[in-house]
Amino acid sequence: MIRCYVGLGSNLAGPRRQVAQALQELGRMRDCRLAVTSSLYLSQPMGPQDQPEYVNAVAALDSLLPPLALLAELQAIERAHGRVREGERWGPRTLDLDLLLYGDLVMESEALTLPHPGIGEREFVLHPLAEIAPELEVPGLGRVRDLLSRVDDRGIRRLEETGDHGG
Ligand code: A4P
Ligand code: MG
Repeated sequence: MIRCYVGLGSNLAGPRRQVAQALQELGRMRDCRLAVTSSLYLSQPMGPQDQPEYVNAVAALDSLLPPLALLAELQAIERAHGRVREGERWGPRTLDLDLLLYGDLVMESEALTLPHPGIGEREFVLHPLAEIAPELEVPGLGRVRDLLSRVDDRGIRRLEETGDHGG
C-alpha cells in the first residue's frame, strides 16, 4: 500500500457537510484504506474574493491503486457531489479533491502533477496536513512543519477535532 494524502475543499451547498461526507466516501473507495483525517478548517478564498469562505481538510489514505486510477476515483466522488467544471479559475465549487501526495512519487503530466503544485504556498493545505503529518517530507520542498512556519495563515480557523480511523 502507498500512503497518499488528499486535500478536500468546498465553499458551496453546505460546505461542512460536503467535506464530512466526502471523508466518509474516501473510506469506502476500492482498494484503499482511510488512515487519518484532519479537523475541518474554515479558510479565506484563494483567487476571486467574491465567493464564500472554504471548508478544507486533508486525509491520509493507504492505496493499492496506481496514481491515475486513484485520481479517477477522486473525480468520481467530485462528480457525485455535483461538481461542475466550468467558469472561472479558482471559482466556487461544491467539492474539490486534490491528490496532494502519492508516496514520494514525483511526476508531471497534463492529467496529474505530483506533489500537487500548490502545497508549499497554501495555508488551507498546510494547516490540516501539519495536524496529521508534521514530519512528512514533501519531495522537492521539505518538511511539512517547516513549510507551515513560512506561510501566511490568512485567518484560517480550525472547526472540529481529528478523526482517527485506526490506520
Ligand atoms: N490535476 C493535475 N494534478 C492534479 C493533482 N495532483 N490532483 C489535474 C488533482 N488534480 C490534478 O483540476 C484540473 C485538472 O488538474 C484535473 O482535470 C486533473 O487532471 P480541477 O479540479 O478540474 O480544476 P480546479 O480545481 O478548478 O483548478 P485548480 O487550479 O486545480 O484549482 P485548485 O488548485 O484545486 O484550487 N481557496 C480556499 N481557501 N480553499 C480551497 O480549497 N480551492 C481552490 C481551487 C481555489 N481557492 C481555494 C480553494
Ligand atoms: Mg482541483
